[in-house]
Amino acid sequence: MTESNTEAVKLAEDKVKHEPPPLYKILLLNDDFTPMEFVIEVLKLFFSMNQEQATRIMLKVHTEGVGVCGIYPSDIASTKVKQVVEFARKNQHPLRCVMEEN
Ligand code: TYC
Repeated sequence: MTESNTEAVKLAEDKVKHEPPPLYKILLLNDDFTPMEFVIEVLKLFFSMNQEQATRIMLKVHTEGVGVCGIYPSDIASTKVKQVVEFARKNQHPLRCVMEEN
């Protein structure tokens, strides 16, 4: 291995060791059909919110069109998005849930 190569490897290792992982916001989007109670259940089940927190976020999404329900590293965020969308579809609701880099 060359001198500059070992230096590059060291820098890459330092980055892995010291930098926090990139974080992603999970967003819920409003629609006209998903029942409010169902959205509140989603927030309680998948984002560990209590009734009061879940109601506040649901109403924010309902009135403003979009709201953040959590911030997580990539693999956790994508798993949660999948679980929420699957749960909504199984219950025949069009609820949309997406992730975006923070
Ligand atoms: N707008 C929906 C209704 O009036 C409620 C709703 C809130 C739907 C949040 C989706 O992400 C959502 N039933």
